[in-house]
Amino acid sequence: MTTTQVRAACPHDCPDTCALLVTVKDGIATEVKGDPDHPTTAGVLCTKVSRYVDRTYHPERLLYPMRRVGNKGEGRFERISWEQAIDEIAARLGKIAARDPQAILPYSYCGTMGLVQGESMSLRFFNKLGASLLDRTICATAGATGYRYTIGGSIGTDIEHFQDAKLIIIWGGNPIASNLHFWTRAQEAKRRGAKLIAIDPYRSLTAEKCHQHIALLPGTDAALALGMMHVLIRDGLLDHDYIERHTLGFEELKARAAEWSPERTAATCGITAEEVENLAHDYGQLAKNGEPVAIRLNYGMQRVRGGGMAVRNIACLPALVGAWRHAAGGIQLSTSGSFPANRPALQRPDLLNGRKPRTINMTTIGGDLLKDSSPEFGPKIEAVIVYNANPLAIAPDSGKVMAGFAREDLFTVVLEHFCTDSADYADILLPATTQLEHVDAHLAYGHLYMMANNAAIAPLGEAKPNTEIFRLLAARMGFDDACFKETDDELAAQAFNKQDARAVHFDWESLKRKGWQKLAMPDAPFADGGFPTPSGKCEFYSSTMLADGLDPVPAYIAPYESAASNPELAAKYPLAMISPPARNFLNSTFVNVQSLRATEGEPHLDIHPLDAAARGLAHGDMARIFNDRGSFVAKARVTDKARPGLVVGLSVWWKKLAGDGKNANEVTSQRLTDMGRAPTFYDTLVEVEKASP
Ligand SMILES: Nc1nc2c(c(=O)[nH]1)N[C@H]1C(S)=C(S)[C@@H](COP(=O)(O)OP(=O)(O)OC[C@H]3O[C@@H](n4cnc5c(=O)[nH]c(N)nc54)[C@H](O)[C@@H]3O)O[C@H]1N2
Ligand SMILES: Nc1nc2c(c(=O)[nH]1)N[C@H]1C(S)=C(S)[C@@H](COP(=O)(O)OP(=O)(O)OC[C@H]3O[C@@H](n4cnc5c(=O)[nH]c(N)nc54)[C@H](O)[C@@H]3O)O[C@H]1N2
Ligand code: SF4
Ligand SMILES: [Mo]
Repeated sequence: MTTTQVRAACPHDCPDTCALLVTVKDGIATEVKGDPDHPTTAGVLCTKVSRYVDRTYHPERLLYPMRRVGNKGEGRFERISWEQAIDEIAARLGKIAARDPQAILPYSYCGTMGLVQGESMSLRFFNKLGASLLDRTICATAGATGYRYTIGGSIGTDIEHFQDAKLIIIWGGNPIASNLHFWTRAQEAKRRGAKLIAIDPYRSLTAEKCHQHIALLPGTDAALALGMMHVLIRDGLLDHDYIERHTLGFEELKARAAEWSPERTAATCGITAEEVENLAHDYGQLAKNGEPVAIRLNYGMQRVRGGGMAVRNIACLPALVGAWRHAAGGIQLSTSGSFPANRPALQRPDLLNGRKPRTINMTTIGGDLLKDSSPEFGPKIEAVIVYNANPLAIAPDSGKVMAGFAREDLFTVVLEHFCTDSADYADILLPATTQLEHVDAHLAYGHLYMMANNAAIAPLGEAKPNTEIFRLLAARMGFDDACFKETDDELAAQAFNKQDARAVHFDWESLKRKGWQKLAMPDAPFADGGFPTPSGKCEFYSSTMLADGLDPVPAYIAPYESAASNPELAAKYPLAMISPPARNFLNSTFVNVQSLRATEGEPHLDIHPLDAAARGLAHGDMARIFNDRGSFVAKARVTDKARPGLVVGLSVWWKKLAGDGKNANEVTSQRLTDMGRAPTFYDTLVEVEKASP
């Protein structure tokens, strides 16, 4: 018997990008552990990836290419050969491309975060073809855009310093579920005397364990940040020297903040004026005393109409109090902008050869699949190639997404590990390898290590890496550029730009051996300013925003759907619904792993006792949640974790594994955020009633 240990990286869409050690016995992976030597992983994995072996060898893994034999959505297939599959796809795509390649759409997101198995060979293929471009907005682009206007890029406080902060505000995040290794640092800070404050409409697992929880109304964070600025300025809790040297537009910001008294802020956010005052004082006073104060901002708070502006406002706070002076101060939303990823080398936009295909927003896929050709829209979508994504479960306004994918005249190819809700609609379903079976290079969005993933085992069945599938398609379509012959190792070797000082000495072969390498970055990135904005300063006033048609100064943009902003709609649908991630799933990944689904039980809806009583709902009753867009059923949990007026349905369930074949996205809308063209999953009004048995 031979036993080896292989260095790998977690591929999932999670800020932690853990370093993994895979034990392989006679070619079979037997255990996946966290690397104890990797500073942020520190030997610990979440429950989901601790079960990675179960997921990889799951009895329902897709092992062969298949062709649909049943109706769309039925999920009935027959086995075919790779030859047949590639021939059939190339023939169909070739025919469509001859008319207009823009009628072909790739639909992909972060099923794997790998730079190689994500967008490398796939985009080379679609660029050469001239297919529609996809705007990958489904998660983070509202916040990323608001942050970029203010700070200049996705750069922030290093997770490895948070344990030294004296105050940590966890704002719109639930790290116990979605950023575990950050939570470890926050707990260490707590042991060293730091105060933890959660800002979240819901008493999440994390909010429950913080010293204080501010349960504001969803979509009102921008107002809370303005109220904090008001108090900081009024009470002189500012770092004038830092403001003077490293910020732009303080006078404009001061005038705007003056409009946001604690009382007005409290009324907008559905909290008390004392909560606003105390939050500002905790933050500003500690900073004034020279202590590091940090904000862990997360994506939960940007999934509403004003989500981009909310992130922007909050991103102004550290500069006001000079928190950036400390390595353990400042703010972290994402660290992805610290990595010199070499995407042009991987994706080869030059293969477009001067063509400028139209762009389809992945958030509005439901509506767009139902559109006919028109001068504004361009050609009707005739083919979709889905990989690293599960649009039938995760895209908003799911009724439309389903109707779109059910179109008889749509040709759908899905590359997957499992027969997901989306795979059920495939004309051709192709088996993809998992992280244990392929090579990849990774950046992270919650730490600063370049990561390598070695293949631990041979592909199961006839599964192939995404890259190889697109290589085969390219060859069959006669794309003979040399770049379509590059191996996965050759791709990975181009993942980071060696000329960039941060990735200095990046060498793929040694990264593969070592598993990880930290970027060369200063401990406190903006201690002495140097923001990557047009002015080089933290921009309280942004002329880029003005040019983009936005308010150049921090502002409050109310949700589309709330009692205050849309009383007519609220009369019909009085409850605000949010659907943040469940701890044991990763978006819709892992829902089909029996042990993890058993821990989550079944789809639930958390509802406050007052709201439940008003609807005759008892704990454990089945509830029907509905609005004009659709409805779904979940088991009511009557609990004050949800504030009055709020219901919470932890997500994202596979529809076909929910009792009624539906999930929370039946009721979410395709409306977009103020910036970044992103979804507004948590900007949703609903009504709830007892479900008829
Ligand atoms: N276990 C697990 N981990 C995950 C994921 C998963 O599905 N499961 N998903 C991964 C992905 S893709 C992402 S993007 C991240 C997401 O993780 P986070 O960035 O942490 O964001 P969410 O989980 O969307 O929401 C976090 C918290 O924000 C709260 N929230 C909702 N609306 C508002 C609001 O208007 N204001 C404020 N202040 N808070 C609000 C929710 O109640 C929730 O508790 O997690 C990643 N990690
Ligand atoms: N209601 C509601 N909806 C949401 C959210 C929410 O909080 N509430 N969160 C949103 C967010 S933040 C995000 S990021 C999106 C996530 O949406 P998606 O990116 O679509 O994420 P998943 O649902 O995890 O689906 C990823 C799929 O990729 C597959 N996959 C993984 N690795 C590979 C591979 O190497 N090759 C191939 N071919 N396939 C692979 C997995 O099996 C899985 O089925 O969902 C969004 N939808
Ligand atoms: S999902 Fe996140 S916490 Fe879990 S192993 Fe992967 S990177 Fe680590
Ligand atoms: Mo996400």
